[in-house]
Amino acid sequence: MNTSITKNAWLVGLALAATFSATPALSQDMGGMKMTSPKAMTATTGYRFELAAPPKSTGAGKSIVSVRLMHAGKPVSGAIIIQSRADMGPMGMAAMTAPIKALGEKPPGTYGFEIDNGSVWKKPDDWDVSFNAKVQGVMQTVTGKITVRLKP
Ligand SMILES: [Cu+2]
Repeated sequence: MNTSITKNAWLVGLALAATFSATPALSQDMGGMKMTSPKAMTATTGYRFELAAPPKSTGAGKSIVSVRLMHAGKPVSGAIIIQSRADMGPMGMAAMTAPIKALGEKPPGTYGFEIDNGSVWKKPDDWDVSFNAKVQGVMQTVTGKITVRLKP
């Protein structure tokens, strides 16, 4: 009797240990962001985001980044940016993000963003800017990422 209780307690202990050891990996995956996997970024083929102009520093720590959505060699107009993100991935700190605001489409096919990188990092450095967009007539979400050097 005693031995079987001990054995059961030991098994429960094992199960608990397994649960706890799984937790750190899980919380790492759940790190607060849902669109960071580089593989997920290339899900829709044939579309790509490219820098339309050199990033402009506003002087108040913010940067204006203009991005062109391209497909078959032509800019894609009328896309709706449903999610955007600026992070310090190129500096090995992908979990650190800066506030980013979509500024709309101008000219057609070019989508502007304002990134408050200076509030996060006071030096000129490379940032990853990633996007999820809905394109007319395309069922899948179009995703993309560019790396840009931003000045605070
Ligand atoms: Cu950082």
